[in-house]
Amino acid sequence: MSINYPELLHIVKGWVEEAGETIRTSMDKPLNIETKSNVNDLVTEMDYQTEAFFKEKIAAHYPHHQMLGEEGTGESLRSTKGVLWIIDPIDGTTNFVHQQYNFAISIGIFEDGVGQLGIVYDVMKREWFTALKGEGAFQNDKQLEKRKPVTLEKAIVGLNSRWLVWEHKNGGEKLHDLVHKSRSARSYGSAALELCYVACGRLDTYINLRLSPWDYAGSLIILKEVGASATTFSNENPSLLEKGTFIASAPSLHEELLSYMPEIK
Ligand code: 2AM
Ligand code: CA
Ligand code: CA
Ligand code: CA
Repeated sequence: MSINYPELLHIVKGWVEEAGETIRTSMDKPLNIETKSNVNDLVTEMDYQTEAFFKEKIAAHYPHHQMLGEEGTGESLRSTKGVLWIIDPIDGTTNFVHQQYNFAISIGIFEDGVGQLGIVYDVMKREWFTALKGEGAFQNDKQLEKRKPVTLEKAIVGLNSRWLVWEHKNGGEKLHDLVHKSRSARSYGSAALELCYVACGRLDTYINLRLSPWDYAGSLIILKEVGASATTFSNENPSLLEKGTFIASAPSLHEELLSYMPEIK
């Protein structure tokens, strides 16, 4: 049975709004914060709780759908066959913990590996980025225009400063060179939002040396609908199951930007 994606978008937006409201009302309460891969890699009970909320909703309403989430759901998934929801319950956990803003809920829905529906919701700003395959992308109620050409000299680069000071195997200085040649660089701390900023023109590129599918799954569909480029540093389609390098940009810049990407250790 084929899926009515416009209807699904409406339903999922309702769930995201409910999860967002729960997060907003939790902000004043004390938070249990743990670390994951290193001392700066944070996770809170709200990350787990929000992921569990979506997992339960999907199991109850769409029992045949698969889900991959940052906090453990679908860990053993090896195939993108069927309908796959890729969810980051809170993208920008460091911002959530330290700043209480600039974090998002991100959801991408794929059918046999093809992006169908994308939602990125800035919880505190209550700003929506949404897209349905072939139907364009929206920022709240406004349809986004196709990405216009821009030159590097006038481009704003989205890049986490961590990557500028990283010890690269080869070509780390190329990232410095890129930042020098651009108009300016920005770092907001939520990859999902920064990718939507490339879609809506606040940024002209967003570069990350190590992103996971849940970081970009929702934004990928939004980027595609505005004609923005989104690839690995080797100009391949980003994986839906494995982490890797990631660069999104206005299409006029993409090839030039790829020549500035360092080799990864
Ligand atoms: P997260 O908040 O969901 O973990 C921070 O610059 C951006 O990088 C966020 O979107 C963050 O997602 C993502 N990120 C990916 N891997 C990370 C890691 N190991 N530690 C911290 N942030 C990471
Ligand atoms: Ca995380
Ligand atoms: Ca993330
Ligand atoms: Ca997360």
